Amino acid sequence: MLPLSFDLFCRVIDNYGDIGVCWRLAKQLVQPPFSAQVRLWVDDLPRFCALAPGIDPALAQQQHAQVQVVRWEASSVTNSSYPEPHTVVLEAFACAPPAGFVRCMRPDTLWINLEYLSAQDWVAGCHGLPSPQANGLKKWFFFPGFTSHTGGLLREIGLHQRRNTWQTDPQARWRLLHQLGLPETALHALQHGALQVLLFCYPHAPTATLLHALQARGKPVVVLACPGSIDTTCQFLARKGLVQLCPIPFVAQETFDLLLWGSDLNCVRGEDSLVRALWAARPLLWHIYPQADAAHLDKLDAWLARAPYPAPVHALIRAWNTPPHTAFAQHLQHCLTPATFSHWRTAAQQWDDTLSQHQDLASALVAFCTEKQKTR
Ligand code: TRH
Repeated sequence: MLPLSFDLFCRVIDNYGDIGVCWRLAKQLVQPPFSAQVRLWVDDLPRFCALAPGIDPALAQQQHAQVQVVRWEASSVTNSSYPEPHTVVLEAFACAPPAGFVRCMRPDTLWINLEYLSAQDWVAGCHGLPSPQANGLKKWFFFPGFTSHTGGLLREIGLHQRRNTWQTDPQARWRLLHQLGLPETALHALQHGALQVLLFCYPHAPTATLLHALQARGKPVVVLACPGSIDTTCQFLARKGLVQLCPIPFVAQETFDLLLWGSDLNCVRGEDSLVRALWAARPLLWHIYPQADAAHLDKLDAWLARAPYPAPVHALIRAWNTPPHTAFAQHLQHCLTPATFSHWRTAAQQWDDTLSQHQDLASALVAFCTEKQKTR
């Protein structure tokens, strides 16, 4: 049996989720216990570079964090010059590897489509199913998910231990906040117990309502706003009062994870930051990626059905995602009362604990590929 090695194809549709997931997976596969060779094909290196600043967007090929990174351009490689495919070809989110590359695949090449994350029940039924292709190969569906009947969630080996160490080191958080260049007033407020809120959401989120509701809470709050999450109205709203709004730059992915570990409330979006906020084991507000015909609301409900959060938090997250967001402010007031917030925090810790009992995605993927290799 050939050792597992991977060609991982990533097409950046929009935003950062596609490359965010692929980069985490690639980095994990090259590390022990897998120690696999990984060639990551990415069609948008400038976007990649935002979350992995060591990437040089000008290079057609480069080695970074032990991963071979190839700029995927329709014109960059002619059919005849495609490298020999690795034993596993992973296409992220049905991004379709180039036809010339597919022609180079051997009958024993394992071809896998890594799907988007969803908590919906049908996922378990589709995970691991084959789809026969025109060239005689089978493409296998690999679905991430929240149960042991799916491919699981990305979680690096030792992640929880690193997080616990970081969260219990009193200096770690302050070093990070200093590095971010937060104003002295914000640092001072945080040192005196202000609530730290990380805000990473789509522009249509009711952020002005969020700021009003935080203001009405009557206690200091520092909001770390990721690029694109706030508009000028918000900046105006937060100019006076107990809420300090601090726009922060786009940071490297490892730093982003630390921000989640260090915040009291994480407002996250898409899929990758949702998973990372779950691993922060802190209260989170999920702004789901919007889809046509409001299909995302079914996804949201399926996820909420698994979430052990108190009932007011379910109502809050639904209101955050459902225009006209009328009840959002009221739900937030309720969820931030000491009793409910403490219940929310305990539930977040419990869910982190339960989810981390499942096999992680990279391990599940390697086990799946090993099994398929044996049975062919
Ligand atoms: O950027 P996103 O909105 O990505 C989305 C979703 O994944 C969506 O499902 C998908 O269909 C669409 O893209 C195409 O949100 P997400 O998934 O959380 O990805 C953000 C990534 O960016 C994540 O890996 C964290 C990273 N990040 C940083 O590294 N630094 C930062 O400063 C910030 C704000 C994010």
